[in-house]
Amino acid sequence: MPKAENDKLVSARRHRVTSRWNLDDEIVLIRSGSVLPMAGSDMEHSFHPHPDFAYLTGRGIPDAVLVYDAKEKHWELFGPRSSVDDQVWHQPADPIGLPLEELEGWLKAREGRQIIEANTNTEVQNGIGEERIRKDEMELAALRSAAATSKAGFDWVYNTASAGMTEREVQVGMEAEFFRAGAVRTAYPSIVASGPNGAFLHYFYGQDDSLNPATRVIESGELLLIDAGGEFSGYASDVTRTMVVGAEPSDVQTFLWKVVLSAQELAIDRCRPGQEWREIHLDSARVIGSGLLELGLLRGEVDELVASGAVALFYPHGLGHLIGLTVHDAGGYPTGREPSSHPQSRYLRTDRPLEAGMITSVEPGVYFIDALLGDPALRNQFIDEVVWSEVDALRGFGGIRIEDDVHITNAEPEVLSGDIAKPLRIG
Ligand SMILES: [Mn+2]
Repeated sequence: MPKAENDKLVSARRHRVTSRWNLDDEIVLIRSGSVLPMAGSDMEHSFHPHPDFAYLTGRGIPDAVLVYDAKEKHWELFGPRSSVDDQVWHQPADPIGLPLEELEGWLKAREGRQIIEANTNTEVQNGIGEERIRKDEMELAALRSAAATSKAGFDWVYNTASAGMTEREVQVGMEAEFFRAGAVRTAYPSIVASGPNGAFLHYFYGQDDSLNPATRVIESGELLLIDAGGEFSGYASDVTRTMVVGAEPSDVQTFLWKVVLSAQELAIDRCRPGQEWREIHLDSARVIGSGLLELGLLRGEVDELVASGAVALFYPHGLGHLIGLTVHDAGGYPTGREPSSHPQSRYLRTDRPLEAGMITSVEPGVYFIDALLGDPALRNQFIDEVVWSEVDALRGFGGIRIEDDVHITNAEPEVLSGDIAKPLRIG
C-alpha cells in the first residue's frame, strides 16, 4: 500500500480512538517502550513496540512517544535522535517526528494540565483496544502477508519432514522459509511437537533447559503437531497442522483427526457477525465430546459431559483468540463479562459477539495430557464418565490441533491461512 494511503488509515485510527476517549483538556502519552537489557550483560532483548503505539503510528522505534492534546485535538510524535557516539556502534533509528528532546518543552508549554500515561490508564487503553479489534485495509494486507509467510514454512514441512528427523531440524527448516518469504520474525515460539510432546499445549524448544535444550527424533507413525507462524509488519499469523509422519495413519489417529477437522469446519462456518464466540466454543466441545463417545472413551450424554468438565480433560483450551499486533490480541473480555471458572471455558481468551473486521483463530483440539489423565483426584471425579481402561491405552498418543486465522466479514468468512494444506499424512 502506498505511504500516503497508510498515513490516511493511521490518522483515521487516531480519530476513531479519540472519539472513544472521554477527554477534555488532558494530555495523553503513548510510549513505544524501551529496549530491555538482558540481566547481567550488556546485551539487549529484541525490541517489540507496545502494540497501542504500533497501532497509532505504524512504527516500531524504541523510546518514541506519541502525544495527544485533548484540548487542541492535536497529535504530535516524538522520536529519538541518535548521537555520533551511538552511530559508531549502531545504525540510527529512523528519525520520526520531532526530536525527543523537545518533548519536555512541549509539555512545559502545557503546564498544569493532567498528563495521562496511556499504558497505566484502563479507560484510555480500552478505547484503543476496542478499535484494534476491527482491522482496516492496511492491517488486513499485513495479516494476509503474514499468513503467506506461514504457508511457505508449512509447505517446506510437507515436502521435507520425515521420520528420523528431530523436531529441531523441522523447526529450523520451517522458520527459514518463514523468513525467506518475508517474515520479520516468528509471531511466537514455534511449537514442533512429535508423539507425546503434542499433548503439551505450548511445547517449544528450550523450555526444559535453555542452555541444553532437548529435542526428540520423530518416529514413523507418530503424530507431528506444528503450531507456528510468521510475523509481518508487526501482525501475527497463527497456524496449526497435525499429521502422521512416515506411515499409514492408524484408525484412532484418522478418526480423531477427522473429529477435530469437523469441529473446526463447523466453527469456521459460524464465524459471522452477531454469533457469540462462547457458544461456538461450546458447540466445538460438543463435536469433540461426541467423537470421544463414539470412540468409547467417554460414556453418557454429550451436553452433560461438556457441562461436567469431562470433555475438557481432552480439550482444555478455548476455541480461539483474536489476532492482530499480538498473537493473543486486544479485545478479550468486554466490560461486564468475566472469564468463567467452568472447566470447559476457563481458558477461553475472549467472550464477545463476533463483528465484521475481527480476526480470530479457530483451533479446536483433542489431547491425551498425562498430567490430567494421571491425576488421582480427576480419575476419581470422572470415574463414571471416562472409560479409564480405554483412555489409559492411549496415554502417550499426543495431541491433535488444527488452527486457521479467520477474518469475519459481512459475507462468507475469509480464512487467511486457508491456502495452507491440511494433510493427514506426510513423509
Ligand atoms: Mn492460536
